[in-house]
Amino acid sequence: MSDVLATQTFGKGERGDGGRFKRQTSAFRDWVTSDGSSGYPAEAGRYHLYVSLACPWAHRTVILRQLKGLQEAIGMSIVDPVRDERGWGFSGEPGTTLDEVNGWSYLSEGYAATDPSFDSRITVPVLWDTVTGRIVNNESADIIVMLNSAFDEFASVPDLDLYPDALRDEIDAINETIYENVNNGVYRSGFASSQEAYEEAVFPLFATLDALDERLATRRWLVGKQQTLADWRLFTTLLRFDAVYVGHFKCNLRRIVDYPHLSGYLRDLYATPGVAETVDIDQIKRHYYLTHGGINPSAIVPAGPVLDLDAPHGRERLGG
Ligand SMILES: N[C@@H](CCC(=O)N[C@@H](CS)C(=O)NCC(=O)O)C(=O)O
Repeated sequence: MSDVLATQTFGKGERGDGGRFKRQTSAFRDWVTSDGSSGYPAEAGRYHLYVSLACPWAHRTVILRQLKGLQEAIGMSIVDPVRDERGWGFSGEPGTTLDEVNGWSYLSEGYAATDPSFDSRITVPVLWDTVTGRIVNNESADIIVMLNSAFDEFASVPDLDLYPDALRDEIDAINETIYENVNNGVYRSGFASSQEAYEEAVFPLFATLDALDERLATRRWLVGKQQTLADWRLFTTLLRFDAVYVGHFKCNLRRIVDYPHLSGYLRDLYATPGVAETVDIDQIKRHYYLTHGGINPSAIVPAGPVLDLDAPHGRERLGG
């Protein structure tokens, strides 16, 4: 296990001042469009997703592919949940896949093919273009917007719109707070290397969860009367919270099960057809507890908690 324990947690420039974690910005930000005006036209069978089922950012893209019915049009390779010092790799262990598109052993091969001078952290998700042989985009927030509408011609659920024009401003605004305090807030807590940096992250995290619980007392979804990208962006963090972030990242003022509304909301999203198939709690736990040697040097994966994501949520009464 020593190679696992040595795995880095930070990339170049991610150690901010005062023990703060500063997430690197994503390097590849091109766009696939339905009309091809961006140089990357939507086509069936052309683009491929590289994901980890453990990663909350990649999980967003897996969910969008599933909900839009894009499994036929966009292939997907699943990396091993535990990284070694060479980064994300493919061994085909149960619940993962080999990379049948490019035959890579490591995802770093795709980064090197796209930009030989790339020397930051190799991250998932990656949207790969088989025609130009390069990464189109490695930012989950962009990829889910593309999957929501650019591939509708090839989607089996083309009418599902999780980012409707009329709600965009409100979705963008709530995403900003949730990204900063919740999605990235758990990482800023967990990767903090000073008491001050940890407290700067953990208190706003719980203040935001408290506010979201209140918001969700009277409304079924975060924005409007329908599910939106904002819900799915929050979902992947809530799903990992009690199993991983409470212990591993020290986000332990409260658990999600302690929140009356957030807990039901999590189960409501989980019950959406197709979503449970994208969830692998075992890979999630193994990824975090075995990859971040700096914060879990014993590499022991805890047995609990016992989660009951299938319990009734009773939120239909809120409408929407
Ligand atoms: N901004 C990126 C972040 C992706 C990201 O940080 N992914 C993590 C996994 S959860 C990763 O690949 N980490 C690789 C590493 O730390 O070496 C996105 O949202 O797409």
